[in-house]
Amino acid sequence: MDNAHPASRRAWAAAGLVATLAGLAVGHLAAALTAPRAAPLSALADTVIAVVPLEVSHWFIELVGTLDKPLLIIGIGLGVAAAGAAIGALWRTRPWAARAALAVFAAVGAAAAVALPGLGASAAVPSIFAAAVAFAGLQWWDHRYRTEAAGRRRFLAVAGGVGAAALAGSWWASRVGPAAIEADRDQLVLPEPDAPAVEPGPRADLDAEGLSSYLTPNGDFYRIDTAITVPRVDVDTWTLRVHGMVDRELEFTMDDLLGRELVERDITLCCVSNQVGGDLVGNARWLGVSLPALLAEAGVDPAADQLVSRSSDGWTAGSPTDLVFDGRDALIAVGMNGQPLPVDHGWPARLVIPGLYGYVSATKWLTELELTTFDAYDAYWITRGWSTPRPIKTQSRIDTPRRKAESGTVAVAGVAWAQHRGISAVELRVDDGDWQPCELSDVATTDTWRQWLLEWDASPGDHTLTVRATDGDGIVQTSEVQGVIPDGATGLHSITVTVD
Ligand SMILES: Nc1nc2c(c(=O)[nH]1)N[C@H]1C(S)=C(S)[C@@H](COP(=O)(O)O)O[C@H]1N2
Ligand SMILES: [Mo]
Repeated sequence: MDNAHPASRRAWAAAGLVATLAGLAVGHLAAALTAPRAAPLSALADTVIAVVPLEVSHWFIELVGTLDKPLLIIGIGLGVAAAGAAIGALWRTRPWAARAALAVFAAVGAAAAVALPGLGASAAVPSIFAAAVAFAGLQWWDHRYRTEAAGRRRFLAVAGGVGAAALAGSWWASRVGPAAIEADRDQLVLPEPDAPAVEPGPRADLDAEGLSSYLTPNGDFYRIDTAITVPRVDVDTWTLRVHGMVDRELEFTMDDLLGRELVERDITLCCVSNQVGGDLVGNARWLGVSLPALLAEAGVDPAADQLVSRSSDGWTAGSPTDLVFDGRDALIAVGMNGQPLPVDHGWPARLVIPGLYGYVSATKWLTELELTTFDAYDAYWITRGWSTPRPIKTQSRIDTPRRKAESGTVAVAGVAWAQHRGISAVELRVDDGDWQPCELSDVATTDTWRQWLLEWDASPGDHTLTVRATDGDGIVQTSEVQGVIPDGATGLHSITVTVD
């Protein structure tokens, strides 16, 4: 070693940082070419999501909303970068300790990736590549470039070049990878439904600006799932397996499903973690095959009270078997609003069961249906503190106006939902006034949300608007305030509007 010009701690830390970033980029490329979910940062983030207690993840989501995933990735990225800088600084005085620390990091990343459901031992490769690149970089820096300025510039240029090339390669791979899926999606021609959806009627959409449309366009449909990197399912090799407490195991390909009787149904999906007035709810026209008909072919053991659905990334939901068979339109959906299922919404197939929250029914990237019992198995969110399946709570939301209005006639409008019971009335209260009945839109079934509207004669000043719905059983939405944990929020949506 050249002790005449020892590089400073800062220079070593910078070298560690640069080598680590280059390593992460190469790891990302290796994953992009094989299994995107195995990328070091993605795998670490998936692991964090899987292990943090509900209270912590909930607090975080309350704080940052759907920015949770990007922020988690950025946080883990900063943590790994800081660790890389620390390893660089350590290498200066204790090179073997630094090498050991790098090996530990490689092992943690590799273990996180290998442990992810649906990935095998090869998922370790991206993390090992990442650590190997960081290691090689620091080794090279140590032996040749840590002292003279020109050498440092060369080190930076090479490491930066490797990192940039790897990122560009990842970008290319991510375009080609999902693009291949997009090509499959584009190629899939959805058959016409054998049983088309019943049209809700001429007034499914009331006339008010800012009111959610009866059908939510796919691009606007809320997205909730645990996947940091969305599963990319190859439809040509995809199958749906039915097993567990059945007379005979069955397996279906996409062609099998498309060859069955296809039904089309409008069904509103909502998330148990939707706050009062929140937007984790949407209504779509789903095309799919009947879930009970398909299960019946397997011969379901009457003792199997739970249907566990599993996705390609290992996520599970447990639905009550009796509800699946009670005549409601439970579907294995392959189409959403006239298009093949979008990748974010479960391509190539997902479950939709009217009247249940998404976490106990709406499995995306569906690969397995297992008949079992509630005693025998707890699905993903049940082990993390959410309730076993309970009915969706009656909710109503004011979409418009938002904050301000002009005095005179103002259209106050929104949506209300109580899937599978339906909405029979919606009332609006202005300040401390009486509850006033609202006009309701046309709906075809009890499984969708329903628009409501009231022409309000607004006088200048601040006003509080509050909405409440009555479900199809005649039960008025409760004003009692409850948070989303463990089985869905209650309370009335209320807004303050300034009228000029
Ligand atoms: N594979 C998988 N499916 C899943 C989830 C998930 O995390 N992974 N989340 C569920 C939850 S909590 C909800 S609310 C719905 C949301 O469906 P969407 O993203 O299509 O709106 O998907 C359900 N299906
Ligand atoms: Mo959800």
